[in-house]
Amino acid sequence: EYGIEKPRGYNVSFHYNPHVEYHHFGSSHPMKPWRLTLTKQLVIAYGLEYAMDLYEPRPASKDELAIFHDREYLSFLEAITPQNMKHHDEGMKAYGFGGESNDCPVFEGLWNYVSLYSGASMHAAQNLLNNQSDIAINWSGGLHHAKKKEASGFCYINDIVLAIQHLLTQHQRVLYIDIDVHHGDGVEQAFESSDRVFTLSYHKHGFDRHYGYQFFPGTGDIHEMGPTDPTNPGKGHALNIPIDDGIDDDQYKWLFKTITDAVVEKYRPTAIVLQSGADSLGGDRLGRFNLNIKAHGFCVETVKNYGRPMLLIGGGGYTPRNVARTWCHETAVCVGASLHNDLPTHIPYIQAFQGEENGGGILYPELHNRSRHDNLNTAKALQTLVQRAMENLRYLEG
Ligand code: TV1
Ligand code: CA
Ligand code: ZN
Repeated sequence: EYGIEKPRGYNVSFHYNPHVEYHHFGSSHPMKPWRLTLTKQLVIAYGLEYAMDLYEPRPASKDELAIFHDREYLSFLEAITPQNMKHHDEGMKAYGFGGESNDCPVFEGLWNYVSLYSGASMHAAQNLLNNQSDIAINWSGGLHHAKKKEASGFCYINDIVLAIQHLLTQHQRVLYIDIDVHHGDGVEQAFESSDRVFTLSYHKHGFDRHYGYQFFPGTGDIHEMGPTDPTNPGKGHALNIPIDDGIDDDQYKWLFKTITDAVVEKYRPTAIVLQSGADSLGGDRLGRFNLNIKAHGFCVETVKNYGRPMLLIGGGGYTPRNVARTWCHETAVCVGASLHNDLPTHIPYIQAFQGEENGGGILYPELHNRSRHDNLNTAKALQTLVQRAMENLRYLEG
């Protein structure tokens, strides 16, 4: 009874296998699969489950993952455990595990975890192909850094690439949009030689004052537009929007709408995949932007309104209570519901949302108050950025 007001006639499906929640990257690691538990609890508490078709997809098989990934890499991923990893130093290094940063740790149940989130993205894509859904959601996916045979930046299997490959069996042109604060390098690279996928990523780029080096992964400059060889069909089919610290709601909304509208108009995609990483929110543990939940959700709403089959997936997001708030809000945007700002009181883990420091028990707290990043984006710099983006899009003509 909480807030379903005006169904707009979109068929929405929710693809989620709760077993992903029980996996842990390690206590100090910022990636917390537990944020998915919180998300699901909010979605249920607001009654949104009744406005969608719910699926509990099976884990993807090794053969399914091999459609993109290298078989030897997969065998390694399947076999490696915290117990045997000390005997696999070479494989660990070669495939991007462990290392100094320990971005991609080996943990208990790793293979199960990657199969679960990948299975959910592939099942969601299948639902769009069957015309069973107009919008298919998988908040456990969106692991955009994984390469064909390398784990990178918390990502082991690239579920997005697998889902897009599946969509390409029936769609001529797929648009990939990425609003995670990090550059969607793995997806861009996987389709760099194809004109049937256009990749568009918005991200923080450049020297980082907090880290003392380039913000991860360091790629995604405005000049990076895919291959430069004029005979390569993928030329000009990537667009990167590098953004500086502290961008605010109005700036981001304007940037997103102006550029994405132009891409959709010129590329005319028949399906759209939106990676909705929540680390672009204000107050994110790893992020640098000052976005509020409704500005982030504006991107989902904008893409929904293009009226193409849409796959909506998660990604980063390192302040779990705000990840849950955002993805619950965006689920509501998809089904056309507006939600009451007071959180339902019967939520398990309600204390995660209560108290001044946790957002005061409401759905839409101001996120940019504490730990606010100074806004280094001037109006002039953003105008130049949009102008360059439009110039880059000229490659799509003729
Ligand atoms: C273990 C324990 C790992 C604590 C990693 C933050 C940790 C980070 C940790 C961390 C951390 C990164 C780099 C450094 C490259 C490395 C899901 C030069 C407090 C999609 C991935 C970010 C983002 C990787 C993933 C990044 C996604 N930042 N604490 N690691 N080396 N890695 O900078 O796009 O959101 O931070
Ligand atoms: Ca991005
Ligand atoms: Zn990220």
